Amino acid sequence: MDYFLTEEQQMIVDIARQITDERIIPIRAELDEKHEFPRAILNEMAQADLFGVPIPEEYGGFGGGCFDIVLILEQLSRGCVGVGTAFAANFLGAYPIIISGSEEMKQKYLPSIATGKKFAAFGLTEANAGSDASGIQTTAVLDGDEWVINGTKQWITNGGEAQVYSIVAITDRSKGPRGASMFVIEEGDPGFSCGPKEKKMGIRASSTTELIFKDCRIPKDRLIGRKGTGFITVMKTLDLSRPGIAALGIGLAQGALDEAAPYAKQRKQFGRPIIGFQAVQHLLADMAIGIESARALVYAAAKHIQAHPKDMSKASSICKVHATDVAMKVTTDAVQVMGGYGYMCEYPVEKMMRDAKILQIYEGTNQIQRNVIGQELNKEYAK
Ligand code: COS
Repeated sequence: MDYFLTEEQQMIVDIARQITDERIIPIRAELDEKHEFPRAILNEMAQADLFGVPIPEEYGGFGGGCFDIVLILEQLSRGCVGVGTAFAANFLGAYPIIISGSEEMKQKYLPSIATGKKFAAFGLTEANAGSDASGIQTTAVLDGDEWVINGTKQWITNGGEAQVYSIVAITDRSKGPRGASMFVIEEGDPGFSCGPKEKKMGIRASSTTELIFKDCRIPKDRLIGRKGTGFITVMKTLDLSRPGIAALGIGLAQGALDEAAPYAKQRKQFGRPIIGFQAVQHLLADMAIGIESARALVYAAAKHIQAHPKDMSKASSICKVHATDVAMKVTTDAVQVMGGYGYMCEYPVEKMMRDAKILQIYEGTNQIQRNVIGQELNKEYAK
């Protein structure tokens, strides 16, 4: 369907599409097999100015919004969700600074993220704090002019590859979610290290590590925003980033349909192409229905979020749940259409099915998204 993109939006799509077709798709199987971080592809994306899209103009970016980043991520994940995740995590790391950072902090960090000179990451999750985001144990204690940070973050995308990390730590445990604060950690800060790369079911091109803080000392001015506002910044960051995960879902699902439909046209059984059988046609039709409805929803949600930054949560969670559930179903059905061939590593759909699973888990499980939607409904109908 035609979504009547502006000339600028179409240009962004074309650049991302070209990089996906020419640079990502030819090597995605190799990146997956070797668990290899796609540094060369990301550098190329930086040269094509894609890193600057969501960064405000005054800090070296293009001042694009949620919809623009959705368009890029949709294209990238048509090729590889691992590469899309490695790219998207930069903005998860940058958003806390954009949302709550001081002017000096924005000047210091955003221009190098906008040009892709520095990669960014976001550190919230811990061994005992996943869905329960306010249950984190990492602490930050002020000692003179420095914060001293202790604790371990788990499953952090771009861990070991990023130079700038926006992380959450408890500054006053007695205050619950109001006792959390966010900080910028730089690669090389004393007492900060990253664990080894985790081995994962999918999105293997992205790097996932622990962030380890052992009496890590950072200057006082690395506090993002005011002390005690960390949880709110985290929630606003996730509201802004979740449509990006939804976009990874629609791109991935489109990529799977693009494999399954041509296969069904050339694969012959009982003397004719299997696309002629209604059972297969219905599988493909359901894929197309899921993808197009998810795309329309994600685009609408992203535009809503861009226009109403104070009213993001419900739209963000609704599109994240729907598009990522569609991605899981479509990739599973793509394997089904391709049968035994689909199950073999030689064909890309088995990787797509493995990649889809994380979309229902990270940046808030789809169960947590339903909690958020339910809470928002509760507020709406109390009026
Ligand atoms: N925007 C701004 N503020 C928000 C907010 C949002 N979207 N959501 C919550 N808040 C505020 C609340 O208003 C509340 O503020 P007050 O203390 O002033 O009342 C505070 O934050 C705490 O909110 P709440 O009580 O709802 O927090 P909970 O601990 O119940 O947690 C959920 C809420 C479950 C929604 C949250 O923990 C969550 O999103 N978990 C998933 C985390 C996640 O996505 N993890 C994946 C890893 S990150 S890649």
